[in-house]
Amino acid sequence: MIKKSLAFLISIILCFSVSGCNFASTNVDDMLNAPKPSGDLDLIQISLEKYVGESVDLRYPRSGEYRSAFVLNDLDGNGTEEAFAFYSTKNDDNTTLMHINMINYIDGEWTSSSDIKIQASGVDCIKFDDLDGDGVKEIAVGWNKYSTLDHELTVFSLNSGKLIQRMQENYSAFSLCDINNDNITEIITVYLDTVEESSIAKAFALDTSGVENRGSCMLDGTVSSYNEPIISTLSTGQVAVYIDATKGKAGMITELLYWENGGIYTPFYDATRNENITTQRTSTTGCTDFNSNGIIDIPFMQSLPAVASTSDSEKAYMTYWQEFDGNEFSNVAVTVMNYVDGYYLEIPADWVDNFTILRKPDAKQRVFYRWNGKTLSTCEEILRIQVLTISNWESSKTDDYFEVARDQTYVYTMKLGDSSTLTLDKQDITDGFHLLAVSKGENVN
Ligand SMILES: [Ca+2]
Ligand SMILES: [Ca+2]
Ligand SMILES: [Ca+2]
Repeated sequence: MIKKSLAFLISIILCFSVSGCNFASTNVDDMLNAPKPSGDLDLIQISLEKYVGESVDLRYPRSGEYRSAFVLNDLDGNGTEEAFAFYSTKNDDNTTLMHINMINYIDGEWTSSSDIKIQASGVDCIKFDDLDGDGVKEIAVGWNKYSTLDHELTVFSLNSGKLIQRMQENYSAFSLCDINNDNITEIITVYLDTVEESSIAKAFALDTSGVENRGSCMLDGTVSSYNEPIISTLSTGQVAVYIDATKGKAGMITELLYWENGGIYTPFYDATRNENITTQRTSTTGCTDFNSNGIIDIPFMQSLPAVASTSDSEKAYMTYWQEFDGNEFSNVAVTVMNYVDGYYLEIPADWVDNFTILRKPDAKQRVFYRWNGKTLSTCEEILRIQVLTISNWESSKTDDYFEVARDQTYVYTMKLGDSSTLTLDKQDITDGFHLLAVSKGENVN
């Protein structure tokens, strides 16, 4: 059995909408009170307020890796961290004007050394990387503009100890990665205009003289928001950025960006429809490295066969997890996901196209039958998965069912059927059963 990654399951549940580097919703107070590297934060704030000449209204990034009011990073690589503060003063209109301030630790003292005003109402996220190849990191700041959905990216470099602005670009999601494999990190932005129903991805490269636009491509313009971009590779090993986007009521697509013919490229955009139909699914399951081989896998849904009388709400689905090599997809796993009861099952190869499921959600039960594709009918029962409370299980155990997993509340049990045509190996089926890391999620299947 392939070792499974459960990370994606968290992302399924936490895949709330975009911003450049959103991820989990984190308790703000926890973040602000999180352990700090030193007792210097008071001193940093004193230094900042001394520079500003009055008290400041500090803001902290709402998403991404850095979430505290003072972001510490050794930008110039001299072995000492600099502090970055984002704030407005009481004289500023704090819905439109903010500052970024850099506070350096010099000769045993924190001293504010640089301050830049920005038209913004908040901070979305912060990333650090050397973007022009001079060995000194840049700071990329995603700002909230008029609302938390409008973002602007600004990139700052250090120049003689001062911050200078290098570029500015609207975005709905952004990522920093070396997409063309030239050992210099590019800036990838995606900007969705929901009014115009257009979305465009752009790549930028900084060099010592300025900003170079490294091409653009259109993406599905009918989505409503993006998740945090994931930097990974195609199955060929080529660097690629995967971005899940919410589409419609309960649907999702995965946008894919990589380098081709000297520019940024997406393989799935259908210009005649302004859509990415290829990866569209009726589920909010996000892409993830399902088989833990370092390559992101995209989920595809396929409805299981059903007798004609089956209603839409009773239909069940299989999920194919597929990696992409730039030309075609290949399967890495086939699963049945149950987000309501919080588990998934890997489907043995010979079951594919030869089984179906009867969903009994109220009873927390799924019944698997062999499917006869010629007669379009269900045949013998091959597996039953029953979830029940621990106390119910303890009081009603039977020899038919065996336990495959339990959590604090529920016991997950199975009953194997009997089939002369499909393999029903107890060990294999048990090994293919996994609890979702976070249950009570999105759609059902
Ligand atoms: Ca640099
Ligand atoms: Ca590059
Ligand atoms: Ca993978």
